[in-house]
Amino acid sequence: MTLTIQSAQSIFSNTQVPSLIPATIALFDQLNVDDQLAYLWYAYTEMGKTITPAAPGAARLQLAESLLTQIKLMSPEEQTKVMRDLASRADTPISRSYGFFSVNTKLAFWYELGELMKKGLVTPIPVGYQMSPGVKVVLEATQKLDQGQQITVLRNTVVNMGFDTSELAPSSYPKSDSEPAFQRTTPTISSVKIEGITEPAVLGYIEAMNADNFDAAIALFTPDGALQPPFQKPIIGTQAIAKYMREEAQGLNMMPQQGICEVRGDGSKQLKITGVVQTPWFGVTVGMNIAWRFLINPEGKIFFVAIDMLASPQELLQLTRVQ
Ligand code: EQ3
Repeated sequence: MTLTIQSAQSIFSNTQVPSLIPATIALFDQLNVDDQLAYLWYAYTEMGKTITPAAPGAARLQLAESLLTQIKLMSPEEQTKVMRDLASRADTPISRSYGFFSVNTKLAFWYELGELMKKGLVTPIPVGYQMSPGVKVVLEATQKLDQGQQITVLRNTVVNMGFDTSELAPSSYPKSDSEPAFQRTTPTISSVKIEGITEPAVLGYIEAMNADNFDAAIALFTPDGALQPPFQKPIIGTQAIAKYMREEAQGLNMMPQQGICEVRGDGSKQLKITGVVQTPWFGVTVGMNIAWRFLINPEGKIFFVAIDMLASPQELLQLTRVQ
């Protein structure tokens, strides 16, 4: 039996439940641009009381420095216009530059703007802004999420801002190859133990990822293998996966807890593992409940891995078998 990405995507699909994250983002998308910016400010400063991101290192801020300097020198009205352009993904020079930033540089850019807003050097909300009832609805929806889900909503809104540069020729902005490393806050977890799992490719994957050793992680995949991040399409091929990992998987602490493994008729195996992942942005203070769904080929290589955000902590223990 030939393994296909499409059939791999449906492994353990009966254990997936709808997540509140896309629903909250859909509510956010319906807000007008000023309401979106105001929502983010209230959500961030409100949630900031319990979850505050770590300051990005100087190297990462350097990548966003030229835009930040331009914005600092602007009038409040001009600053508001830049933020409206970013939120509406307008085609302007600043919005294009932002569109070329990596995910972590986008987050660092907004982190710094937020700091400048707190100091009164950048205007947080347009002059004369009146909040619409829709903002309250999205804030209430956000409050129902756990912290891991809240930071996922924040991250996705930031990532989706700026002009869509995916169809444009690559710019001179540094991306994955020069992505600054995150300082690991906790000691590297070297010996991985997952209740119910002994599959070497899976244990090796977690070990390599926890050491930011992406070459070792990639070596465990088949050349046509795929990785499907939460709420995204699969990234196919080892080159594309390596680029993605260097940009987005630096400094993550992966703490898988338990799993199940099923051998299929052709000798391939499907595994579902649940556990907690910490991002270097929030360190040990925020844990995200997630599941990994692996399809391992008969030769022991990873053909597919999907990463799903779990809807609730109870799901960590829901490892129901497929019929
Ligand atoms: C200034 C302010 C507040 C107001 C203004 O109006 C608008 C904005 C945008 C503002 C600023 C907002 C800011 C500063 C937001 C910052 C948000 C941050 C730092 C969010 C970070 C979130 C990180 C997350 C959710 C990371 C999740 C990572 C996961 C689940 C990783 C999973 C993976 C695993 C487990 C693998 O095995 C493979 C790789 C992969 C990465 C998929």
